[in-house]
Amino acid sequence: TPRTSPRADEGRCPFRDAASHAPDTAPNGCPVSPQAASFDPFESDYQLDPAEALRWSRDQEPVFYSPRLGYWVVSRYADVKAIFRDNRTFSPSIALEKITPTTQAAQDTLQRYGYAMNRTLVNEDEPAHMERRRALMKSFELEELAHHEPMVRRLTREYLDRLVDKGEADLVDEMLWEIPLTVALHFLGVPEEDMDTLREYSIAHTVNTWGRPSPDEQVAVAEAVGKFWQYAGQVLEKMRQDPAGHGWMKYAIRRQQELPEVVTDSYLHSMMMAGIVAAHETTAHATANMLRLLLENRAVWEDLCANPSLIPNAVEECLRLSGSVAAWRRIATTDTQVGDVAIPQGAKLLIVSASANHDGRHFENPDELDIYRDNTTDHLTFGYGSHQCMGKNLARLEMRIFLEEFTRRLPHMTLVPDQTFTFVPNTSFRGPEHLWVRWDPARNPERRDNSLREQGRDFPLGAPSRRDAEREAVVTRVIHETPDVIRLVLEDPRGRPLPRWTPGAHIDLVVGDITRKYSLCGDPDDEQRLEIAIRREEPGRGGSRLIHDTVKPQTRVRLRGPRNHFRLDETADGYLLIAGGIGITPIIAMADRLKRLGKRYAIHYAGRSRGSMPLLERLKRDHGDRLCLYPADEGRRLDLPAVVGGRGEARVYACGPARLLDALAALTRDDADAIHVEHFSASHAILDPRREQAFEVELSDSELTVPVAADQTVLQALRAVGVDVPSDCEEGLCGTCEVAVMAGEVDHRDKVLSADERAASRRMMTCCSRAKRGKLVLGL
Ligand code: FMN
Repeated sequence: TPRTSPRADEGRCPFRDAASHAPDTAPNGCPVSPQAASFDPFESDYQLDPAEALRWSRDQEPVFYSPRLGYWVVSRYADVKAIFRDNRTFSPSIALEKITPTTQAAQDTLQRYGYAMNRTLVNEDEPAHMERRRALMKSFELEELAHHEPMVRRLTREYLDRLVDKGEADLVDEMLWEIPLTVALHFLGVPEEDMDTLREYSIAHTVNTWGRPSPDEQVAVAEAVGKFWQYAGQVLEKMRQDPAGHGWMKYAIRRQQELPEVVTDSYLHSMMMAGIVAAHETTAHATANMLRLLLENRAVWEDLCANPSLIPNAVEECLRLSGSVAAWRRIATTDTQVGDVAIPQGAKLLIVSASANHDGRHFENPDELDIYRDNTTDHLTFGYGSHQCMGKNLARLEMRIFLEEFTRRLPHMTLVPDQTFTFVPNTSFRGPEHLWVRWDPARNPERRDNSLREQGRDFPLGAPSRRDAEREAVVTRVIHETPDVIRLVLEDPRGRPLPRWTPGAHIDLVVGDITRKYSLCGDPDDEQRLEIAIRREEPGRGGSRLIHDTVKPQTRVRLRGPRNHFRLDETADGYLLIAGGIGITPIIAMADRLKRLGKRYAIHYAGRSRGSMPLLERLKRDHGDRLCLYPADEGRRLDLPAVVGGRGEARVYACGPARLLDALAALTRDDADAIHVEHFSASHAILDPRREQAFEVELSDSELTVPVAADQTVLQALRAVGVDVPSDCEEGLCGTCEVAVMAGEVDHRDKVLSADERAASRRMMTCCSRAKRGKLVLGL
C-alpha cells in the first residue's frame, strides 16, 4: 500500500531541517527543497540542456515537486520508464493539456475558430486507446514504411543538390524542416502545399501546448492554432470526398466506415492536426540535434564517414543523448508512489526522458557520445510501453538516410564556429532553430567521382540490432593467471580511447560465432585498455575453451558494452565483498573503487587452492590488509553464516558459484535489499523443450493473447507478434526483460528476483520464466 508521506514520516526527507524554513510544501506534505523551488523549465538552463539542468535531481532528489510548474518532476531512468509502463496508474490524459493556463482572450480566440482538439492517440486512456491504436496501426508496420524509403532518398538528394555547391547553409531552414514535413504529409496523404504556413502553425501548436507564452503572445498563438484547426478540418473534408489511395488519414477515413464508434469524427479531426505536427517537427528537431552533436564530435563523424554501417546505431545514440522529445506528461489516477516518494491522486507529472537518457544508473558513461553503445536503443525518447511513438521507425528511416547522404556527399562539412543555438521555449520539444554549417565545395568528393551521388546504401528498417554496435578490439596481452584462467588486455586497434566503466560492469566478448560475458577487472579510468579474466570451463558450452585455445596477442576480437547489472551503491559506509573463484573479477573492481573512496570494506575470497585463485597477487598487493583468503586445500573454509551474521550495517556484494550465492540468499532472506549478487550462469534458465509445456500469455493493455509453445520463451513469443521487450543476457541473469505480472502463477527461473519478489509474483523475466499452470496476464 502506498505510504502517505514516506520522506517526511521516515525522516528520509533530505531537506527536513532546512525545510522548516522552506516556504513551500508539496502536496504530499514534504517540504520543497531550494533547488526544486527554483526549477523552471522555461529558463535557459533547461532549454539549452535539460539533462544537465536536472543532474542535481538525478543525484539527490529524483522525484520532486515544482511549485512554479505545479508538476512533480521525475528525472531517473527507472522511474520514468515505470511511469510510461503503467498507463493505468499514470494516465496520459493530460499529455496535450496546455501547460500554461490560457487567458480568457486566447480562449475566446480559439472558440471563434471552433477549436475542439480532443482525444488523440497520445492522450487517451485504455481500453479506447489500444482499440484505436490497433485499428490504425497498419500504416506503421515495416512493410508499409518501406514504401516511403525511395521518396525520402529522392527528396534528400534533391535538397542536397541545391546545397552542395554553396559552401554554407542553415540546414534547419534549408532542408531539415521541409523534408520531414513533406514526408509527413505524404505519409498522411495530405496535399503537399502551404509548407511555410504549416511550419508556422506547428510552432504555434507547440507553444500553445508546451510553452509559456505571455498573455499577448497567447492571442497570436491562439490565432495560428485556430487556423491550423480549421485547415485540418478542411483537408479532412476534401479527403472524405475521395478516401481511396495512399496515406494514413485516408486509411483512417476508410476504417471509420468499418468501425464508426472506434474511429469517430472528432478523433479524425484531432488526429489530423496532431499528426501533421507529430510526424515532422520531432524528426526535424532530432536530425538537427544529431548533426550538431556529431559535428561537435569530429572523430565520431569521421568514423561514420569511413564506416556507414555504424549509422543506425549512431542515430539511436544521438536520440539518446540529444533527442527531440525531452519530456512527457502523466496524471496519477490514484494515490501511489514513484521511487520513495508518495504521489497523491490527481498529481501531474513531468517525466523527463532527456534526463532519464543520461542516467548513469542505466547507461555506462551516460554523458558520452558512444556510437558503439549496445543498449542505446533503451533510450526513452520514443517513450515506452503501449503509448510508444508510433512513427518511430519512420523517424529512424529519415534520420539514417539524412546522415548517410551527408557523410557521403559532405564529409568535410563543419559547424560554423561560435554560433549561438536558440530554442523555442517549451518543456517538451527540443531542437535548434538554426544550424549553420560550412564546407569547401572544391573538396566535394563528387567533383572527383560523379557516381558518388547515387551510391547511397539502405539499412534494414526498425531498431538496430545489438550486432550493429560491436566495436573492434585487439588483444595486446594474454597473461596466464592460473592453470585455467587467462587475463586478456584489450585495446582499440587505432589507439582510440575505449569507454570508461563502473565496478561490476561486464563486456560481451565476440570471438568467431560465440558471444560470452566477462566482468571488467582492470582500472575503470584507463581509457586505453580493458581487462578481463576468463576461466576455462572444461565441461561448458565451448565458448571459454574456444577463447583459451584461439586467442593470442594481436588477435582481433569484437566487444559489446560495457554494461552493468551489478552496480556498486557508493552511499553506504561499510562493505562486505564475497567472491568464490572466478567470481573475483567484478569484486576486485569494487574493492579498487572502495579503496579510492576511502570506505570501510573487507574481501572474503574462497577457492580450491591458492594456485587456482586468479588475481591473487594483485589483491595481496592492493588490498592485503582487507583480504581474508579461504583456499580449501589448506583446510580454510569460508564460514558464510558467521561472516554474513557479523556484517552489521555493511552492504554485501557477492559473486561466485551458484551454491555460494544460493547459500547467501538463504541466509539473508529477510534483508534482501542489502545483498547484491551476480551469477555467471543460470543452467536452469536454458530451455529444454522436452520438459516444457505450452501456455498462453494475455497482454492486458494490448488485449492480445499470445501462445507460448513448449520450445519458445515468453520473450520469443512476444517478439513473434511484434511486442518489443528489451533484453540482454537472455539467461535470466540481468533483469532487462522484466515485465509486470497482473495475474497467474509464475515458475520463476531467473537469478534476479529475491525470494519475496518471487512469492509476490508481480514481475517476471520473460527470457526464461514460464507459467506454472494455466495462463499469465502481463502488463503489456
Ligand atoms: N566468466 C569468466 O570466466 N570470467 C568472468 O569475469 C565472467 N564474468 C561474467 C559476467 C556475467 C555478467 C556473466 C553473465 C557471466 C560471466 N562469466 C564470466 C561467465 C561467462 O560468460 C561464460 O558463461 C563462461 O565463460 C562459460 O562459457 P562456456 O560454457 O561457453 O565455456
